[in-house]
Amino acid sequence: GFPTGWTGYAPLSIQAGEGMDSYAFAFGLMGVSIILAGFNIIVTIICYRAPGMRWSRLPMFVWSMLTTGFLFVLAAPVLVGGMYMIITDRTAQTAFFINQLGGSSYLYQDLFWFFGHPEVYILALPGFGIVCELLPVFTRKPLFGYKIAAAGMFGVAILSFFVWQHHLFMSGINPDMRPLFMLTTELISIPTGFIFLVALGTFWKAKIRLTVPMLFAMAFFVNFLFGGISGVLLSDVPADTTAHGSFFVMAHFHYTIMGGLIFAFFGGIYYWLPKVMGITMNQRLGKIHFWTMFITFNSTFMPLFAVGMLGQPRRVFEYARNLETLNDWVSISAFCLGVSMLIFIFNFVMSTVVWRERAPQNPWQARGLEWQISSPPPPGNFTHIPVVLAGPYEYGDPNALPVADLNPPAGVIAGALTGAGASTTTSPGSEA
Ligand SMILES: [Cu+2]
Repeated sequence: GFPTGWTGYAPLSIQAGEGMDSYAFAFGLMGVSIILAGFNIIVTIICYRAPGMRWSRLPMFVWSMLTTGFLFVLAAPVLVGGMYMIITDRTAQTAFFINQLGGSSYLYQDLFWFFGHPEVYILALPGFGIVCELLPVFTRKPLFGYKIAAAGMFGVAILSFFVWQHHLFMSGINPDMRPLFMLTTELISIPTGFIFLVALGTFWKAKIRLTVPMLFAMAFFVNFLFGGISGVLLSDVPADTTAHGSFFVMAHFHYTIMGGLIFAFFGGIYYWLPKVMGITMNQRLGKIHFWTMFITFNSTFMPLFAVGMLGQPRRVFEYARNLETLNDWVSISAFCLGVSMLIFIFNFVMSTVVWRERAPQNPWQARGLEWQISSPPPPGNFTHIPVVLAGPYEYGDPNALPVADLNPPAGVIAGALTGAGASTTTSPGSEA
């Protein structure tokens, strides 16, 4: 094993046993795969869009993956470099992170968090994309502020490279650096706020369909708001000096990553699984899963804000006497949260293996390109390369064009995807 915790800080990482080599090699290799995935995503989106898929018609989830792709290729090389330096410090007598030999253990923290903070947004941006994708479908309205949402994602991505030292406020860095990183961290709430603005505008006067995916998308905004606001508080140096290393930070992080993104990802699973597998998950069980997860999540992590403010530090196995009741409450809630996951697994297994209720082509009446073909999609997704005619969010407009021509006349596009032999055609989704 490795004795450093997940961050692998020097000098412990240099002094550790052989397990550390595994850590550095495997983590570095993962960095390489992240870089390659990033190039793949960026090149695919820029070069392989279907005819008519203009930038102004790109689905928000694709925008989110494009910005995430840039984070992949710009942040992960620094991680790979840091891991490479650990390996050479341990094997080739270099001294990048060894203070006594002229290196600096702070250098590692800088490299790690230069990757580590954008990494948080590598998780966050696809979640933003998923909820932006779900809102228009279940409000039956165009996405409010399409450009604002895309700009917000780019703003988050760019700013995420200028905040990393907020992880080092209390580590003894030069105090003159702290106001700058406090400011950049607080600034990131502005492009994040764009996403909330887009959501509020889309919800405004909408007839909301409370389907399982939509419930998860709405919970994302509730939970992520708590995570985001506590993050603004933590980015403030005086406040961070108090709350650093406490359960308050734990509560903040779990509200963003779990309360925000895991909820968004579950929304995405319930939304896209009928397309991916051609099978509908049981909606009643889905709603039970949602409500148990939403209630027990909040009952697990909300008290941790209080526990942290009352002084409980992270990474201890013993709690102060006066905090025992709260900690017991949190533990019981956490087990119930685990049970809510069992409900999901039960639903997933029963729906896909036992009940196998066939999903229609377009169960949500969505305009996304993927919903215009059968569930699950045929090999190659489209028999012919479709020609995109309109944007994906033009709901409520009786004059809106169908989203794509799935069987364009020969000559409109250069070639068919599955070759000349393909004779079966998919009929265009008849969109009411
Ligand atoms: Cu950070």
